Amino acid sequence: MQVFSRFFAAILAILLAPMAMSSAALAQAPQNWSLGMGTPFSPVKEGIISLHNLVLLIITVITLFVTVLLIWVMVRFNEKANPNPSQVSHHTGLEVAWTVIPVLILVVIAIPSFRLVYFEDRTPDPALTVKATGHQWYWEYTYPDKGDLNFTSYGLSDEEVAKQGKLRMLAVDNELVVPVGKNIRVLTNSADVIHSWFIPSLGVQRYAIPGRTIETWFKATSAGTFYGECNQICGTNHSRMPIVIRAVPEAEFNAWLVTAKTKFSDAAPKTLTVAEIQR
Ligand SMILES: [Cu+2]
Repeated sequence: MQVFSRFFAAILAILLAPMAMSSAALAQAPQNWSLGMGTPFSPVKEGIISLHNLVLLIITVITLFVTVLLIWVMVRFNEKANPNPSQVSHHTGLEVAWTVIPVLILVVIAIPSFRLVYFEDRTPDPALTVKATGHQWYWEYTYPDKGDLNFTSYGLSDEEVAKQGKLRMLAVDNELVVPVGKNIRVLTNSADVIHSWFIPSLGVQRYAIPGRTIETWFKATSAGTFYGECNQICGTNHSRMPIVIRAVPEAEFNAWLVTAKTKFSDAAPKTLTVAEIQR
């Protein structure tokens, strides 16, 4: 009995999770028991969700069709119901159909898919460029069109997180600040191994590869804090290089720029001790 009530409690939690999420979603962090895609906060993410919905619809129809076909074959053509099977082994019409129909389905998926890939790839009318360089194990951000403002962004240790009341494994010391509602061009790059710059709620995921600069972009459609992580396994502290983007109104961004330029004027990347790395 207890097993059943636990089971139903779990089902209820899954069903109610989206409701609980909408209030907590302002923090843009992962939520317990959430299902499906998170709320979109950029045009690219909206595109990802609509492509996902289209493909989900197509695979649902295909799965139902194949299930019904299997059941029909098992019932109608089993040995008892159909003792003398047909001897037909080729049917040109049928063979053409089951080749052409899947091709057409793939074309229907490919068109919006390629459109989205190209949409993600180049920034329409960029207002700001930010360079994100992956390091083992922190991110370095550069604003080339803001006097090469440059700073590092380290994940906070568990003690610091507890002290500051922030999110464990997601909070950083220096957040990437950008103006809200503007197209931000992101150039990813790496100083050592392959990393990946991934912010789910903004629909951004780009490899950071040594010796290569890759472009992508986002536009935060509302002010807020957006969390992400390096999602390419890059060594011991892979899980300790989160990404935090704070989208703020233009005036606030300009004010932040002034203070950031003084704060980070002589900042050099800090060297981690072995104890810090293993923490
Ligand atoms: Cu990494």
